[in-house]
Amino acid sequence: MECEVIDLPGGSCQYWPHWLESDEASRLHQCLLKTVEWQQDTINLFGRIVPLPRLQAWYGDAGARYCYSGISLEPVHWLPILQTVKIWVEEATCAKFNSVLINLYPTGQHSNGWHADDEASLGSDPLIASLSLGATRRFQLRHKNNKSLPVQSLNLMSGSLFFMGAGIQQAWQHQIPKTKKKVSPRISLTFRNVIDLSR
Ligand SMILES: O=C(O)CCC(=O)C(=O)O
Repeated sequence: MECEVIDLPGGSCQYWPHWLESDEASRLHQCLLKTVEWQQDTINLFGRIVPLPRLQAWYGDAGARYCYSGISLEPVHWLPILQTVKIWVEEATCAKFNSVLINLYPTGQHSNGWHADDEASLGSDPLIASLSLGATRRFQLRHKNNKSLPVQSLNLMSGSLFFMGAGIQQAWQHQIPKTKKKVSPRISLTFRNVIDLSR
């Protein structure tokens, strides 16, 4: 299967633009829109409680608690379809995952600001694989320290798989910016591995 390797200072990413066939991606998108337990989480931004600009859900193995930006997420037990996709993603990336943060961007005004998935609960060098379903959205990477390096931009299409390999979370931040274009909902399944599952 076609795979693009994106070598960056500090690490590399892999991108499979047609990882799922478009029919399969569209069926999975429809199924998850209906069955996932979507939550509107809030964060504390300089003393103000604000909603995240997207909906999300956290599924995973028992004890795979995920904490970031003051949010603590207890995992919902895997839906069978999520477990199946997890196994396919593990085979493609040769990485192991025990949880998935699922994002829903209902419109172009929903987004995910600059950040790295470098929380201590993901270990010292997290590997993240992201499956996109629905609208194509722009994904960007910028170096944390070296501002002379260009921002990397990629359009993540429905059915594509994007893998951020070793070193990326330490050196780079990523985002899904807002777009003024009229776009349909997009879901991303971002597979992660929480270390030290709490029991
Ligand atoms: O939606 C995406 O592709 C990116 C999601 C993301 O950055 C995250 O969940 O940390």
